[in-house]
Order: sequence, then structure tokens, then C-alpha cells
Amino acid sequence: MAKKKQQKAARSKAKGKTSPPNRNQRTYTIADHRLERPQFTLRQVRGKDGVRYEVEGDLSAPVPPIRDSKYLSKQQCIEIYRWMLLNRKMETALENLYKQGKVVGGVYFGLGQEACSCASAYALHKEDWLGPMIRNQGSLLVRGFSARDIMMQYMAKAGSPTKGRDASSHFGDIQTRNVVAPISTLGDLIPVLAGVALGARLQGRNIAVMTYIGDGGQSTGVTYEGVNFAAVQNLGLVLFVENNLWGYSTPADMQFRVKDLAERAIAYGIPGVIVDGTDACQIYDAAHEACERARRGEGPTLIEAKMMRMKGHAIHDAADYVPKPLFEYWRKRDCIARFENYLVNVKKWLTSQGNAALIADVERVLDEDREFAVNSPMPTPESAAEGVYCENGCHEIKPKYAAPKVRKGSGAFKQTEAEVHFK
Ligand SMILES: Cc1ncc(C[n+]2csc(CCOP(=O)(O)OP(=O)(O)O)c2C)c(N)n1
Ligand SMILES: [Mg+2]
Repeated sequence: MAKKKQQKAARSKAKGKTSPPNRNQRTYTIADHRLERPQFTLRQVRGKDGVRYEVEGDLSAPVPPIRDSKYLSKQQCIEIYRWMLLNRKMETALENLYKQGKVVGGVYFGLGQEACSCASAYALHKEDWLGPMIRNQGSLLVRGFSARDIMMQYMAKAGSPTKGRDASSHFGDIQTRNVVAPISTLGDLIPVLAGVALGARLQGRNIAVMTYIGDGGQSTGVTYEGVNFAAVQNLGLVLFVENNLWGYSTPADMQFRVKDLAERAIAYGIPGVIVDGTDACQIYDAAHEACERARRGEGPTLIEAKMMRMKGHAIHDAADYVPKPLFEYWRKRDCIARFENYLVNVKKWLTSQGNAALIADVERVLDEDREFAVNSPMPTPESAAEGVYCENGCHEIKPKYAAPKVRKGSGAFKQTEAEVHFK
């Protein structure tokens, strides 16, 4: 009998037939859009002078090309490039302002991650919502804040978005730009953004809500709760897992066992996608597809963007624990240099003169904004007491629930919870 089966299988094989899938064997797909899959790992070494990390693997691979976008036009690519340049130059200016003693508190950088911030936020529509983290200053620029706003915020100026009450990029705008302020407690933005999507759903709309979490922050319980809730409710959450290989001084290899963080999507029952976080086109395309899915009411998407945090955690951290060859490897994959090369040399969508003019224009805007921010006043001591509680006439407080419903024809009021609430 067994022999007959074997012969049948051999005949099928010869005819090119494959055996039916094993029903007990489940297979899942994670779309991986990268054109390069870096092959190296970090090893912790304990020496006399403490712990250090060594990188093992091939760091000599050539820089991959940029993947052509399925959706972006020439003009849109140039616009994203411009945002990335502004993001980088603004952070360089902030570093200098910090060194001049003009910044209150620290400065957080998204160096090397500008493509991820700018190209992702670029996929949002006006009615969508954004919940940036502290490194996503590029997302804030794309969403309509100026470099002036961000620099004034870091210098705690009276005219800054929080009027000098908070430093760094902890601010949002829930009135016009649909931006929820970053929340320091890692992961907490995820259920908040899921809630925003739920709110829109209750108003009869499906929108995209985009937020970010790091390779470290994704381990928190609230990340699981937030994504799971969004998945179960089919809410339009677009979650970028920014895998920049470090969470403070802990390398990604010591934070999780899965090969790719996009695999987490399998357990949530949602699509998972991997992109090269230094390729603006890949980021935009994945973000666009996830946003479209969100707007169709089909639920969340988890996008893992792989890249490298090119500075320490914040300005106080020199990142001495990062092996130098790792920086060298990723410096060759700088997202702005690669996109510039793509636009100027590969696509020839920008001439050298056009590129120089664009860079000069970004510098001009930035210089003006920096001058304005530096010369603007600090808040007055009395203003500290303002804007904490609502003042008379500050804004209209609308009823929390709708007015009691009147049953048609009967003229009788329905006793609702809302009515009780009003008493
Ligand atoms: C729940 C919680 N735990 C710890 C911290 C302290 N903390 C702030 S940033 C950070 C590292 C985050 O690393 P990662 O998520 O990889 O983001 P990255 O800084 O690399 O962008 C930690 C541990 C926090 N803010 N919230
Ligand atoms: Mg990280």
C-alpha cells in the first residue's frame, strides 16, 4: 500500500504536480519591499572595562538603488525631498542653538530617519490624523508646522505652540492640523490614535490615523492593547514601527527574538509590511497603501521601517556604545544623499542647478525662521497661570451627549441618560 502511494507521488512529481498543502502547516506572508537585506548581528562582549558591542557580518555590500514609486509623481518626489532637507537642516540648526545655550532642555534628533518621517506623513490626507513621536519632527513639518514653531518650542519661547510651557516637540494641534501631541510613555499614542479612528467611525467616516513606535517601545503592553483593539474594530491605524536598531543603548538584537518586527502583525491578524527606512519611495508607497486600506474601513496595517538611529538617544548621548562600522555602513545609506542621487542622477528630475537652488531656498527659509525664533521673547512669569483651566469665554463647551430624543408623534420625552446627565 505504502509502495503504491510512493509510486503515485513519484508519478505526480514527474508530471510537475506538487503535493497538496499540509492543512496543519500555516503559512503567512509579510511583504518585504526592500532591495537589500542587511546581514549582520550585534554581539555583546564583556571586557575589563565593561560591556561593549561588536558587529558581525557583511558590512561591505553596495548601496542599493531607490525603488521606483508606484504612486509618486516627479513633483511629489521633489516635494518630499524638500521636506527631508528642511527636517535635516532644522535639526542641525537646533544642535547649534543647543550648543549656544539657547535651547531649554534636550534635543532629540531624527538624523537618518527623515525619509520615514516625511514620506509617511506625506501620505496623509487633510482629514486624517497624525500622532508623531519625538523623532518625527519631519512629520510635523509636512503636517503644516513651520521650522519656526519647532525651534521656538525647543527654546521655550512665548510664541511657541505650548507658549513656553513645554520643551522639545511635545505639542500637537487638535483644532486644524489633526495632530495629537507625542506622549512620552512609549506606546500610549497607539490606543489614543485608535480612539481617534473610532471617533471618526462613530461620526460615519473612515479615516487613516498614523503613528510611530520604536523597536524598543513596541515591546510595551499598551502597544499590544492598542493595535489589538484597532485590529478587532477594523480601525484605520497605520503603525510605523521604526526599527532604528537601538533603544537607548540596547541593540535591537537584545530586545526581541522575532527576525522582523513586521512579524508581530501576524499575531494581530493584520497585514505586516517591511520597508527600507532609508528609501522615501518605499515608505510612501507602503504608507499610501495602508492609508487607502484604512479609508476603506478595512483596518490597521503595521509597517516596519528598517534604518539606523544615526545619533545618540538625545543630544546628551554620544552613542559611544555603537560600533563605528555600523555608523559607516548606514552613513553610506543616508536617506537624503540617496534620494538626491536618485532625483539628480538616476531620474534626472532635478538638474544640478535646480538642486542647488532648492537647497538654497530651504536654507533661506530656515535662516529666516531661526532668526525669528531666536529674537522672539520668552514668556512673562504671569503667563504661567494662563491657559491651564478654561477661562470665561475661552471656548464653547458643548453638551457631552445629544439633547433628549422626542418620540415621534407622542410628544413625550424619552428618559435618557443624557437627560439625567444634564441635571
Ligand atoms: C513605557 C516607557 N518605558 C520607558 C521609557 C523611557 N524611554 C524613553 S525613550 C526610550 C528608548 C526608546 O527606544 P525606541 O523605542 O527604540 O525608540 P528610539 O529612541 O530608538 O526612536 C526609553 C526606554 C518611556 N518613555 N516609556
Ligand atoms: Mg529604536
